[in-house]
Parts: sequence; C-alpha cells; structure tokens
Amino acid sequence: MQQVNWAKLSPAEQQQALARNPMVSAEGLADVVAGIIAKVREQGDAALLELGRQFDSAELSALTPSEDDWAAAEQIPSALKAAIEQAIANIRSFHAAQRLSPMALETQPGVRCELRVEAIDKVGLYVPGGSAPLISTVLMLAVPAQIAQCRQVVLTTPAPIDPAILYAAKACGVTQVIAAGGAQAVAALAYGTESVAKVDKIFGPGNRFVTEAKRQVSQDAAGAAIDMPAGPSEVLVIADASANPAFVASDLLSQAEHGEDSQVILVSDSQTLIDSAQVEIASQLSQLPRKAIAEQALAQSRSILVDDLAQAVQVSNAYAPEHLIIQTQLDQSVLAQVRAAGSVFVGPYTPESVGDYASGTNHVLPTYGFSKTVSSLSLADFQRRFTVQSLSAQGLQNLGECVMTLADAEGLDAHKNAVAIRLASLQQTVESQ
Ligand code: HSO
Ligand code: ZN
Repeated sequence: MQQVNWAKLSPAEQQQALARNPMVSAEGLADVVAGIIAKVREQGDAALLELGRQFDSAELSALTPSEDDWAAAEQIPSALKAAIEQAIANIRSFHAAQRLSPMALETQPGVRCELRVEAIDKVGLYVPGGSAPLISTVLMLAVPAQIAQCRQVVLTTPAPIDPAILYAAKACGVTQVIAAGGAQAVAALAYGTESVAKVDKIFGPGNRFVTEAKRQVSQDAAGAAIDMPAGPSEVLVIADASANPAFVASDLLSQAEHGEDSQVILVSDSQTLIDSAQVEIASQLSQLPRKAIAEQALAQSRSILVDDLAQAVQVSNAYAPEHLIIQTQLDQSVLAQVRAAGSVFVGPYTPESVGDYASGTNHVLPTYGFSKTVSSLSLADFQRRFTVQSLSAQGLQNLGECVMTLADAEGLDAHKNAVAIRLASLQQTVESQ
C-alpha cells in the first residue's frame, strides 16, 4: 500500500490519491461484445452452447440444469443450507420493509392523484462464475425480485453451476436457471432464445464482457434495461487510534481478495494505526489462499494520513466508496457527515463481510464514485412507479382556469380546448336543468 499525507498534497495530488484505475476496456472490447450479441440474436441456443464451450470450457448438451443437478443441490451440507436460509430471512426482512404503502391524495378539492407500484414483469439475474461461486449474489438479486413479485425471474450463470447456487436459486423462487455466462448470457436475457425467456431488466455484477454487454443492450430499445453501471469492487476504511489494527487489516484484505483490480483505501488520523495495520496486513496476507490476487490489489491501494476525523470524512465523500467502514471513537458523528457511499459498516463488530452475505442489506452497490448519484440495489429497482389522476366535474371546474392559462402561455390551443370543451359541456348541463 502506498502511503500519503493528505495535508501535504497539492489539490492535483489529492485528486490523484483518490483516482481509480481508468475503466479502459481492452482494445476492441465493444466490437467483440457486439459480435457476440449479434451471434446470439441470430443463432439463439446454438450460439450459447458454442460460446460456452469456447469461453467457459463447458461441454453442455443442454442449457438448463438436469434432474441430477437439482438432486445434487439438495445434497449440499446442512450447515450451508442453514446459513443460506438465515441470510435469506434477513435479506427478506430488510427488503420487504422497503415496500411503499399506496399513496393517494386530493391536491385540491375534486383532484385526486395516486402513486401506484407494480413489479417489473420479467427480470434477468446475472451471477458471475469463475473462482468463487457467488451464492450470496443469488440471494441479493433473487430475494428482492421475489418480494416485488416479478412474474418471471431468469438466472444465468456460467457452467458448471455450483450445487449451492441451484439450492439458493430454488429457495428464492427463481423461475428459470440457465447455464450461460459472459456477454452471450446478457444477450440471451435481453433478446431471448429458444430456451431463455427475454426479460425487461438485467441485474447483477460481472466481468468487463458482461458489463459492456449490459451497456450495449441497455442502449437498444429492443434490448433490456440494466440495474446500474459497474466497476471493480472497492472499500474505504476510516479508522482512528482506537481501532483494532487486526480488524482493519482483515477488512481491507476481504475486499482485496475479490480481484486484482479491487481498490482498498485506509484513511486515518493516526500514523501508529496505519503502521500497525500494515504489519497486520502482511501477516494475515501470508495465510490467504488468494494471496496473489490480494497482493496485486494492495499494490494499487493506499493509506492516507489525515489531520482529523472531519478531514477523513471529507476524503471519503470525495472518493464516494462502494463500501465505507467506520472504526473510530466517534462513529456516529462520523456517520452523520457521510454524504456518499454505497453501504456503510459502523463499529468494530461490523466487518464488510456481514453485508456481503447476511445482515440483510444488499451487496449490489454503486462503484467507481457512482455512489454520489446512484443508490444501492433495493426493492424499488424491481418495481416501476406510475401515477393516476382522476377529477370530478367540480375538480375540473376548480382546476380548469389554471390549466387553460398555462396552455395559453405555451401557445398550445388543443390543450386549452380539451379543458374548455368540458367546462362548456358542464355549463350547458347546468343551464338545461
Ligand atoms: N463484496 C462484494 C460482494 C461479495 N462478497 C460476494 C463476497 N461475496 C460486492 O461488493
Ligand atoms: Zn465481498
């Protein structure tokens, strides 16, 4: 980890200290992905099978799990089943509590306005494969979809599918599981194939092929909407002299082990804490099976010495981390100053891992500074809101003049007329009585 002293940096150097790796995509990525999408649109399932063979070395004869696969899912260890169930219960409680109660009111006499909420009909959930089977990502995506009552929930994940992924999918009401990954899976969700139902919106993290494919299909009206822009995972820890350096190091490492491009930042007003955290990182790192990955991530990460905790929060707000961990003597006052973070973990007994798996909050979060404007995944992302209005005759008489004046000012006579014609008809009814 590189070390910097915030107060000694020029504004340009401060910006540099908070810079993320540029999201440069490999040369030609957009073209490669466009080619994959076109192939899936033309050849459907055959393209998924062929590309699966090519990229995931998956020798598949079918895209859907077999009876045997589902049977194997039931055989996972009972402790793992219980952990999945406990995580589901917490995620379910937290997301069910996000349901909006129906809202209706009279803005003025006879003018009734409503806000209604409906589920997005068909959703696609992308769960990455690779070195870690992200069981927790199944829960984070499928539980809110289930609570929102989406009618069709299609989950795609690269083959071979871990039995625990299937167990989790079943436990959260996923309606279809497809063994496909990468850009081809996103294309299948966006446009449909013989086996894959076309969906309205695609959720979930993925590598740069998946991210680029999501970007491309979201720009096509015939494609699908997407959840949020995605970049590499990141954490920022604010710790003072009271923090336990072993705890701090374990949090930094838990994020660093995700990928070589993960970014971890330690911000502290105590040089002693920074030094002791470094020592702890070195000793904990040596025990990790994913040491090589974490080491690479740490090489691009930094610790920042600040004057005080107020400055620490300023640094954090400027960076707008995906995850923010606060381990200080003044946790609540630090929290009160937080302006931008995907999810915040407060106090010595709240490692990021709890939110990654099971506290109940969602782990699909805005990265790359997007937490300044984008929210963490929530029930609302699986729903759409629409408004309803209905006016009584009296209501139109009360509001008509206002609308006609505004229509007049905009020079839109047909708008004005749509009111005037009704007011005249009401007038006639009154006169004929
Ligand atoms: N930290 C990851 C989520 C995750 N961690 C899944 C473990 N499994 C997302 O930011
Ligand atoms: Zn994680």
